Amino acid sequence: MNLRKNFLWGGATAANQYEGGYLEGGKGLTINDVEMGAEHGKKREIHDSIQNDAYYPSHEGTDFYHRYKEDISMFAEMGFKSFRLSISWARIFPNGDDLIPNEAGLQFYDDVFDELLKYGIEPIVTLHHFELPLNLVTKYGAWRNRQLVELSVRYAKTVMERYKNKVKYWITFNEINALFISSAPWHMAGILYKEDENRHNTMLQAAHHQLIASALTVIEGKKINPDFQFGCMLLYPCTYAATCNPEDQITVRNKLLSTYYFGDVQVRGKYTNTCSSYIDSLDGSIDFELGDEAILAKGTVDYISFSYYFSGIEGVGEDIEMAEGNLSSGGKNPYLDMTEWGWQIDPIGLRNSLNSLYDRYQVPLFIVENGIGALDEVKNDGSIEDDYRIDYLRQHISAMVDAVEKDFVDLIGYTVWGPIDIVSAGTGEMRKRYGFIYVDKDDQGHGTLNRSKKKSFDWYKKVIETNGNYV
Ligand code: BGP
Repeated sequence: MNLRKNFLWGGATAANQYEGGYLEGGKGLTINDVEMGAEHGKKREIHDSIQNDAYYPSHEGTDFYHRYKEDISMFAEMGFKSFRLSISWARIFPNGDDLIPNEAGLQFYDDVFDELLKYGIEPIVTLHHFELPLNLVTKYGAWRNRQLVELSVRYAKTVMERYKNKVKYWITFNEINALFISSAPWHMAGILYKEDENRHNTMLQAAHHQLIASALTVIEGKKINPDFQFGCMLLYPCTYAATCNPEDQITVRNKLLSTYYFGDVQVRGKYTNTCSSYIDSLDGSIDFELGDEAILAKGTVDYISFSYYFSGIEGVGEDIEMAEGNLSSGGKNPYLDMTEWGWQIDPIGLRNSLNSLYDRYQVPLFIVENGIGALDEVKNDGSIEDDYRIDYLRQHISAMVDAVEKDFVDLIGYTVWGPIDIVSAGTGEMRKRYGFIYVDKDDQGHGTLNRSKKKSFDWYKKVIETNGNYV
């Protein structure tokens, strides 16, 4: 089997890392706008308001807000068939709980979608990408509060109605399972923990609210346009047993529980034994409302989208050294090399992940994030020879093609993370770059924001032209 004829090659971004224009067009403050820690090595911190004039990554991003036409024309030049972006909730409802949407915000995304469609590029829209209007954090306690279900569905209905003839592919929550994996859960649920609370239960309840919101979004969306295609989005933590000790295989299973938890509810429409096992391991509980089970059963997704960057190992031995990673990481694997940020490079892990997800769920898959964060050197003549990026992507794309051609996995598309340089989600850095397009901006926020092509630009163009044969 070959890749689909209309395979959705492209790139993926998120509003808070890319758009900038954080106070323009009537947008309200988001949780990301009050996060600090842009300088290399510093942990990101969150506050409930802007503290001082320190540099905030989301304020300017890499200025998609003003330069979307130029950027989209470069994506079109590479031959993109799709482009994944997120809508910033606070552009549409500045406080999250407003009764009337902000027309300027709606118009901005209308303009972006029109520009994409002009070039035949399919928009893939994430409704929630680690971002919340700040008011929902300070006034409601974010996703711990059931009221966010209703508010988020109002937001989703508003944009789905508005863009029903422009957008077909929707993703409800980016890396929804990161809520259980990350040591910084505020990214996903906007929660500032209180000292005396049962954090596990808060987290499980917040996840339940997101799962109900996702299901209701699917139900409402299908009423608006039955052709809409909805995806869940999982961070896939590809994991190997450290040794052939059977106990190690159990640690692998345990590691994946928190991922399959979400996949099971969103694809199978119910909390399964996997979920019960995870809840039990935390000695936790969830409050259900009457009707929740029916909502989850009805609002299942059409496809699974996922991110894949690296793999890790797990085992019971005490000598496992940890590798780095975004929100999830695992033990070091002696067979693998690492990126400059210590993420293990494992192309075959992508083939393994595709097989694991397809075997378990049997619904179409969509790789919506993959790529390498690297330090790029601009030569005197302005050129950037990013052969390491080409190597990484070549190997991953080739493993992906194997999964389709040899293993018969049904795959919708592949969008490289950060096709243009954007701010890193994990560290707030600019110098950690994923793009085919370089943006002149440094970690202190200086630079012209001018765009230029890296060597990988023409390479990816050829990959798309040949539907993956040029790898
Ligand atoms: C994922 C997020 C993205 C993205 C990516 C790379 O977890 O969905 O938003 O940024 O990781 O991570 P980083 O930017 O930290 O290199």
